[in-house]
Amino acid sequence: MKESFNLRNVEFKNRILVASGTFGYGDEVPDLVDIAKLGGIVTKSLSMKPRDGNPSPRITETSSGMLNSIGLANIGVHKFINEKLPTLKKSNSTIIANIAASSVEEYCSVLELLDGQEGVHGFEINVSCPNVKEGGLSFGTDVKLVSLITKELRKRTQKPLIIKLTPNVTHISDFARACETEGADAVSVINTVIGMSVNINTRKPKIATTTGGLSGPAIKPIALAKVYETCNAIKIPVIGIGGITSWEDAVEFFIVGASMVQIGTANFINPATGISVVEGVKQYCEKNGFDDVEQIIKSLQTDKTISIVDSWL
Ligand code: RRO
Repeated sequence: MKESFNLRNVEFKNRILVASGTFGYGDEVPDLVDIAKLGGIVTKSLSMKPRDGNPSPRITETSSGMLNSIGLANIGVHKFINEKLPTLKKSNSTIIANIAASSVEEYCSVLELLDGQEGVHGFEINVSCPNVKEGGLSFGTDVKLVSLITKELRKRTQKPLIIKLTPNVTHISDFARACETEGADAVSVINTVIGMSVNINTRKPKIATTTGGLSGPAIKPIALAKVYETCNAIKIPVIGIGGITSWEDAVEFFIVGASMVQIGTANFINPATGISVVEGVKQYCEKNGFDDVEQIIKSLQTDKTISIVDSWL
């Protein structure tokens, strides 16, 4: 059975990746998790300079989910190249560097530094962090800025360029179209959903920045709807993310149209979730007589004439 997937000039072993911010820099997972079995690893977002992130508390559990306001804490691109990449290169994994920035210039400079590194196979551009005042959502909710960032980065790399979109907009398909027009190879859908949680005894928000990004099973139906909308608006591949904890969840994303998926919050419970999803998807395909995952992608049985989302497209 064919499990691999090609994006531009890179062959991924399979279609299951681990999501940015949920797997560190790929070097902290226990030895029992064989990361080479995954389709790839997306790094924590990297900025030019190291960042401490937001004040604590910055994580809280919610019903079927998790609220975070990490605020882009990261070691900075130079330390990543010098201290993390050498180990990652030896891991036989496909590495996608996630980049975040507070200006178009910073995105370009970080990408240029990483583009020269042979251990970096592609880029995921974060224009959707809900937890920073500069950059983040102020970029990701402005179609013109998303277009500009994609256009400038496309000029600077021949490696796969993936733009990670926010669900915190009315029509995510408008943003996906802009990315496609400016030469992105794929879009990742979705980053976290803005959320809030309150301690009723202190009457204070449970996280210091008041609002944060909601992830985990609570957002899976939102993610599926956004992935479905996006897949019907563009021809480039869509990478589905949002609340996947099992192979059955991944198959749902493939059926609505995702070409690849990312496992995020589930990694905090079990960092080997991605590996069991790889196995489960393979068995599902074999049992049902599919010899390539491609055969289930966009196979949703729907009546487009009465579908609300299809009327937006
Ligand atoms: O670091 C964060 O607070 C963060 C980021 Br960069 C992101 O893209 N999404 C999120 O939920 N948190």
